[in-house]
Amino acid sequence: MDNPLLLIEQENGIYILTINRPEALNALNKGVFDALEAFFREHSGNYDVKGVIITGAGTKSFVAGADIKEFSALDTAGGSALSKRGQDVFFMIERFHAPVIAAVNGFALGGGCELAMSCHIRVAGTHARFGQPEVNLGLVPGYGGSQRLIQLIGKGKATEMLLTADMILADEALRLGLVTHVVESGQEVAKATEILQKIATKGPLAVQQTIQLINAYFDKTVDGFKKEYEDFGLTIGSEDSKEGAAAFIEKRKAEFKAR
Ligand code: DAK
Repeated sequence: MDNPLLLIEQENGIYILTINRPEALNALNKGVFDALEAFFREHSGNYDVKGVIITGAGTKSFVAGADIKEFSALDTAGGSALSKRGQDVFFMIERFHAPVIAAVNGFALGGGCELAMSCHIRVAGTHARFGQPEVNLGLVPGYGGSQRLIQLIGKGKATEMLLTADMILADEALRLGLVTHVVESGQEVAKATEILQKIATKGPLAVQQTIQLINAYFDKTVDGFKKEYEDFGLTIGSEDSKEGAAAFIEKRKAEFKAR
């Protein structure tokens, strides 16, 4: 069913999800979380989905954080439960079988920066700004920011950003590796689409397993090297890998079937 908080468009298996609360700079309220969860739950493991782009409505903001007006009345137990729920939704994004790209078209603050960091790749417009300003509100990050920011940019700069609440500009985010492309404002979705179209030509099972292997690196309960040789066996035993090799030898484009 259409949800006005999360606009969904699709072309050739590439989905564009637009968080649509421009009057609140696309702050994440419960309705947006519910809609994101519903999308990723419904499409989990569906290989017709070749990739997903998440962006914000308007030109000013990707997502300016969790909705401050919604969480101010929470107590300790309620806050922890909501934080865990938000983390679980962002894990669904991080573990999605197909690539998810954040097209960051403005402010990516607090929960917005955390949402972008749960995506596999980030593309920013020149006017994008990133920050974790929770300490301004007397809070710590609640949706994985204290962990993923360190994973992406290292402990030193992450510590400074988390403790000062300072925003960084797109160019600095590029330099730090928080984003992989900075494009002219308004071109974020186009760049993300170009990247997803390229990945869509690859073996879908290999793409899925590669995402899992990258996640395994950060999962202290998984031996990533062991998982790699197991997944190598899994992919080399697949029909797709036979097709990939045949296409190479026959000098034609591979027709992968996710089998
Ligand atoms: N929540 C609700 N409304 C927001 C918002 C937010 N995060 N950010 C902006 N808005 C609203 C503003 O209230 C304003 O609404 P009206 O007053 O017009 O009704 C409208 O969006 C336009 O914003 P501004 O007038 O402030 O626009 P400016 O261009 O002057 O400033 C700004 C843009 C992005 C610098 C400023 O809006 C700003 O500082 N926004 C707040 C940024 C922020 O601190 N975000 C929250 C980060 S902390 C939790 C789990 C996680 C979290 C919390 C709880 N639990 C599980 C309980 C995470 C928290 C965060 O994300």
